[in-house]
Amino acid sequence: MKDRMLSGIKPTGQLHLGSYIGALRQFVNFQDDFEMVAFIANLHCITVPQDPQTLQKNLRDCVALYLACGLDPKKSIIFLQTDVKEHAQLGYIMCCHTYMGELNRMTQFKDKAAKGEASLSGGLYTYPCLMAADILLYDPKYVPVGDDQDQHVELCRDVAARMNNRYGQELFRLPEAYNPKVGARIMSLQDPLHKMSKSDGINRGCIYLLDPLDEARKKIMTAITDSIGHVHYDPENQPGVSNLMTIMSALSGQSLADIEKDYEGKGYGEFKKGVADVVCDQLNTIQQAYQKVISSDILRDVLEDGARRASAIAGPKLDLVQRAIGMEILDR
Ligand code: ATP
Ligand code: LTN
Repeated sequence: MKDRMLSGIKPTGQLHLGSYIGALRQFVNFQDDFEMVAFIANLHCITVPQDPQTLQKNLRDCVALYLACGLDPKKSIIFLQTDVKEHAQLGYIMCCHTYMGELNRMTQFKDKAAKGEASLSGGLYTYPCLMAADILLYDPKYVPVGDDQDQHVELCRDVAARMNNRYGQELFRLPEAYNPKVGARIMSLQDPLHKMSKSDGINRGCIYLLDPLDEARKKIMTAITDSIGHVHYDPENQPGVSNLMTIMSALSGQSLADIEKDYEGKGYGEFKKGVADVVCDQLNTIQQAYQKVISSDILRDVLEDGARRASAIAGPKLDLVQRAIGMEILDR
């Protein structure tokens, strides 16, 4: 039997090159060797305020992009988190087994709090508990994510081990984060010391999968580099150039050393043009597939079938956990 992998994306905006390289592309690559469970984390989306119409569009686009990027609903289980109610219920149980001290240490929350954002929700604070539930309901071996999520997967392991120990049985398999070898953290094109993010505010730093190609090209051609003038992989001293090299390598399969060789003695203009060609090629393929998916009628079938298959796994797991805790009184 195949081992299982599980991951989710929370489309609080449009998917971008970072989420593609760090996560989505891995889901696609692994769906032959693993049983891939890929969901759309719509409960996680509402940890920050959302405009209902925009959220609905982002969710629809996210499912369509899963398919456009090559996730195959016959191989992978694709569903919307709220269609499988066990997520929210186990999420609450996980909250009750997580210490506030642990949540206080989560850098994602700490960073947001440190920025002085005025109205952070309780949902944002307890988000890692829900994420732990998302994972543990399915006993995956690996969780393919960008490296910003590693700390959340670590917490998930800690709480799972604690519960296994407290209730004296192996309720949960302990999962491992799986980062891509190249591209576990794609950086902003305008601020290469920070990750490319839909929530970073600098639009030009982030390439969205549905960006018009000329816009994507412009973003790459105006990406921040340095005055060294040498295409060389050195994230510390040449973060901008190294980031562009990472993007190129991740998408083309070319090694960093080969890219250095190809552009030896050439200027950044030519290098950026090469990167833009690779990126636009990839975006073009994805966007053509996206148009086909969005104009077809398959999203409903995919999501209904995915939710049915996911529930068949999540239901018995929640039942096992509630029984172990002593929360259920009737036999089923
Ligand atoms: P954002 O910061 O853009 O809001 P996020 O990480 O909070 O993104 P998602 O869109 O759910 O939220 O991210 C989906 C997946 O993509 C996660 O596994 C995340 O680690 C990965 N990911 C997001 N941004 C990057 C990036 N810049 N480089 C590599 N992986 C990334
Ligand atoms: N926290 C993740 C999204 C996410 C997830 C998950 C990823 C929610 N639940 C379970 C892997 C496994 C994020 O912000 N990108």
